[in-house]
Amino acid sequence: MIEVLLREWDGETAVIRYDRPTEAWIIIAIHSTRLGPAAGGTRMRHYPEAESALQDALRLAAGMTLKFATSGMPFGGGKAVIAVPPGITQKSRLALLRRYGALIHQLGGLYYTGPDLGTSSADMDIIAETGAPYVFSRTPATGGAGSSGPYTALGVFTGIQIACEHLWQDRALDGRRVLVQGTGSVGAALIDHLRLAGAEVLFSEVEDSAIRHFRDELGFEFVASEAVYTTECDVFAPCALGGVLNASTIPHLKCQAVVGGANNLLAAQGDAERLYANGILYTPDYVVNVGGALAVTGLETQDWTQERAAAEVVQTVQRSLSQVFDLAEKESITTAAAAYH
Ligand code: PPY
Repeated sequence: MIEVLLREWDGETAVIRYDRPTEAWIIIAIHSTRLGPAAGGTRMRHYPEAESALQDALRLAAGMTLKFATSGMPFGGGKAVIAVPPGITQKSRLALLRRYGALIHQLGGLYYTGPDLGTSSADMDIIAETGAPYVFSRTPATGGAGSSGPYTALGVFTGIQIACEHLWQDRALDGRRVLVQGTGSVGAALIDHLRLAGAEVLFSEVEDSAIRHFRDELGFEFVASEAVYTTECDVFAPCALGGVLNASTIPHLKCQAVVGGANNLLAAQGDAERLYANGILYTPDYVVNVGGALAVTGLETQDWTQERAAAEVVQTVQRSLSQVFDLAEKESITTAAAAYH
């Protein structure tokens, strides 16, 4: 129920439009503008019903507030979801993105967008035709910062190093078994960092062509979907779906730490305690996956060079994750509670 979702949400504003030509729902969730205009990516996919799209947008926007607070950048949290019918044609998709850009423009800077699952930098170029200047992560050809995935992956990689240092007093990843779930723009770049660092990389993926690429061409060990939550590893790095840490998966996990790139990894608040009780070190998602948002806003609003952006991502994740571990230990609270504080 829309009323219940909005009443129980602690955010500011939700903008909802039904796009009649495509029968898509456009939802822009503005969770907080306390630290600056709301910013966050646009997720585009099919949902079984509009209500689950709204729920996704509200939760993701709240995560962005925490992410930007962690980043130190003067932005608040927002997120957009475009719930499209299955099999939308490329032509109507582009027209939809242009109407969506016009809506962002009408909001006049209340919300800045960028890419998320289902949208790319090329899509940001299209949205910016009508939505500029409120669009991050356009392609470099049009003056944007390009994909945020590699910077997110760099931050997650740094998070894995810090987690290993915390657990084993050694941040070297030589021989550590790391299971990466999802080989999209974040997962693929993370796998590359891990390989270069000498880690033993396992991966899970649902798309056949990606499975063939990472298993048959690159030689990584493939873990089937049904075995992801029971496979023994040092670090589990979920870089695909949200909500994968829940009451049914956590009891089966055979990892020492979870360090992931996906947003909203915990299905419910109690899952942080569940991980803690199972002796699994959890690095809060928005602390370690801040890299994309931090780098892209730095590159596009602060004139950072790519080198500066990369250095800021590494330092920010190192500093905030160390603070989180210290506070959690000092106060005997979960890392999730420590990060929130
Ligand atoms: C995220 O980190 O989940 C994002 O939405 C990334 C982002 C945020 C703001 C601008 C561009 C990308």
